[in-house]
Amino acid sequence: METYLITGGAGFIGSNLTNYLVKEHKVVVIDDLSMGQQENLKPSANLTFIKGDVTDRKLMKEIITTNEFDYIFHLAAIASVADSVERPVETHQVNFESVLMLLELAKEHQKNMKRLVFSSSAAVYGDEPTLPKTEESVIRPLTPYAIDKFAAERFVLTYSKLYNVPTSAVRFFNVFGPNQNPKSPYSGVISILVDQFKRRLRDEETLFSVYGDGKQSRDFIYVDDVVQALLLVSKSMISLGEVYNVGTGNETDLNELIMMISEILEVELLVSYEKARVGDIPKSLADITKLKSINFKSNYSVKEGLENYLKNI
Ligand code: UD2
Repeated sequence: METYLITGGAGFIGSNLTNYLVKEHKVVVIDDLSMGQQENLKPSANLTFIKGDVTDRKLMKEIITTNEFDYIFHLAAIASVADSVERPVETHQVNFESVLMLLELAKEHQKNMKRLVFSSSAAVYGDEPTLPKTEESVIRPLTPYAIDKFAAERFVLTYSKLYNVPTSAVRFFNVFGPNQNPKSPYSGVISILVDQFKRRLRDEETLFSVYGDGKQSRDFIYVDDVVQALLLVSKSMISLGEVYNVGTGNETDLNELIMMISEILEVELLVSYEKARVGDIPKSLADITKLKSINFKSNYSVKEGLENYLKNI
């Protein structure tokens, strides 16, 4: 039995990872429940839940000095680009400062830690149009969110080289699946769509806004595949000090996505085509050669992921 710390463990990706790990391991979750929900976590004797903020130095120090962690997954973030544009100073505290603080604490107090994995984002690539993105592609962060993710990611990987703190990082593409919060207009599009389809199933009135012509495409990856990727990155020896794209290497456009959900649930969704969002990129696609080199194999196409997700809505 190993011991894990998962920051943001009640959030979307964090809760999926936690629910998987608690079956066999001890997991400490810290989450301020700003986006996450405690209901996302399955009750377990192996789980310790701490409601708190990752920028709270006193609390973080207490957690780090009173436990010996084998693995730390830093998934806590204000995962909203729009929010970072509105409140760059506040989001910087969470998306950057907390990471540096955690690295320092790990350096001082977690001498036996096997790995710290940091969650970065495909947002670091910005709008440079060359696709697919490899980890060596041009980096062009365009928002406070993307700048913080990139800077934090570099700090994380550099701690491995400078101070022997074992670290790795991942750049998530468009992750979907259970426990993703659909509440903000900037939530992941699949969570918003599923929410709207659920209303349709209850015969409520809905109108889904497609921003643009619906031909924009993304590399959507099902959260179970992301859990697999996170664990592979944390366990591999060659991933030490390295960053990995986490996607599937396949693209799906928004119109196709709406059709797939419609077919699975056997209900139509009313759609209105609106002006494209400012700053929206037409396409995003990962090259996952590097992730495959540590034995990643996607188990879900977008359709299979959707089917699995929609079974339980
Ligand atoms: C994702 C991330 C964002 C940033 C970016 C970097 C999420 C939620 N967003 O934005 O934080 O990392 O990648 O590349 O993970 N759309 C609609 N109607 C809606 C909602 C969305 O048409 O109600 C469109 C949206 O304009 C976009 C596409 O759907 O063209 C995908 O939107 P998204 O927010 O899920 O993902 P993305 O890649 O724009």
